[in-house]
Amino acid sequence: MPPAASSLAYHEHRELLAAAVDQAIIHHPQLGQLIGPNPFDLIQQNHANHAKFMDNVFFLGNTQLLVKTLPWVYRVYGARGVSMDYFPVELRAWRRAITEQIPDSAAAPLLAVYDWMLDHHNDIIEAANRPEESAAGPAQDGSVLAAFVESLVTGDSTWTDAVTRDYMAAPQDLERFYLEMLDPAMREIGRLWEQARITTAQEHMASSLVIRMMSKAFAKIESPTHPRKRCVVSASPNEHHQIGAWMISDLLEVRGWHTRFLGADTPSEALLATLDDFRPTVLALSVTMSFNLRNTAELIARIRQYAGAWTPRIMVGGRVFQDTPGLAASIGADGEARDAAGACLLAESWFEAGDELD
Ligand code: B12
Repeated sequence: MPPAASSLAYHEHRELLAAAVDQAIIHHPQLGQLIGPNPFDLIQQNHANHAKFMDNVFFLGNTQLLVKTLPWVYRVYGARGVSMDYFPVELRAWRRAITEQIPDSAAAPLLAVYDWMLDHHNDIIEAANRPEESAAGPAQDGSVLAAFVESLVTGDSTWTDAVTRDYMAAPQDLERFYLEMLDPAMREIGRLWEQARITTAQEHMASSLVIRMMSKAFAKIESPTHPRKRCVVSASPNEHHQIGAWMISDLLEVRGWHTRFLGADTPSEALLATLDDFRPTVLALSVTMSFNLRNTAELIARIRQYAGAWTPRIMVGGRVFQDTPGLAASIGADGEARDAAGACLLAESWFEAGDELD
């Protein structure tokens, strides 16, 4: 992976590089064949995301993130009619932009990574075409899941309200409802979106329905809170995925934690002010998108610097950490857990170990 000077040069030039790649692609003589039926906006968005993503890969020096994400990129754009030939054309445009904009000594290690991607183009296509597993886990009946997912994508709130009623016989059902029903259903929604079998509007609608189900399920529960078990739960800055964090907040409350749930895309300043005011024992930060890792690392560093002696124990989790060991520690977190139940156990263990701060 490139040294710090190269990574910094990429970070500083990332928007200009993306603009140069936009220009190269929009003026390409075979533009129509390369991008298929899509508006150029979609491709421009890919260049912006690519710049943010590579910035994070270089910042963290994490090749695993790159290897894991490239087949997904090919799959998503391929499903939308983008030609596989677009990718080498695009990667060569990044190469050219780097050569033109970044001094040679800093550019060379970056170019080596782009050459690696170009050399592995066929392997990435092969990985992208490998069949994926369905989201139904061992605890989940595939046909029930499929029917539930269908109700989410068609916006059938009568069905989703009935599912909530059936599942939620008692407060202790909440964890099972969240982790065995809603979580796999949302993963399946993601798979359908990835394959362009549902629209972005349907993905939004499914999210809204799930949030409505969670609110209905949680409304039935009253749990006394322990005054010193305090946790702030939030998605990190720029992170729009908030359902996982929301589940953690609810499940901690069921266990007697006093939580402040800040939702999606919380600005760093607002989060710091909340920590200052609420003085939690634990901060749980949720990150889904790999392009949000760098700002999460910077946020954690700021919290440690700003909060000083009363810094909460910081746990991170979310999709991006799954299957990438060591990532949580590399952004400065004290711990991580794979799911919301694990997050609760970790918070409890920190509390019981006497890590509470007041
Ligand atoms: C719903 C959804 C959205 C909604 C979010 C709505 C909302 N209010 O939250 C919207 C439409 C906004 C959205 C936007 C985007 N999304 Co989206 N989205 C999803 C989807 C379908 C479900 C996410 C979800 O809620 N899952 C259910 C929750 C419960 O799971 P979870 O977040 O992983 O949380 C669990 C654990 O990870 C853990 N956990 C979570 N947080 C924490 C924190 C701590 C401290 C701990 C310990 C544990 C922990 O516990 C949770 C419960 O067990 C996923 C598919 C998927 N596989 O996840 C795609 C997905 C994440 N999205 C994706 C993409 C690409 C995007 C967009 C770029 C484009 C788009 N689809 O519109 C934008 C990016 C926005 C941004 N800047 O952040 C991709 C990401 C792929 C990748 N390689 O990174 C996915 C995987 C879809 C796919 N299969 O391609 N998305």
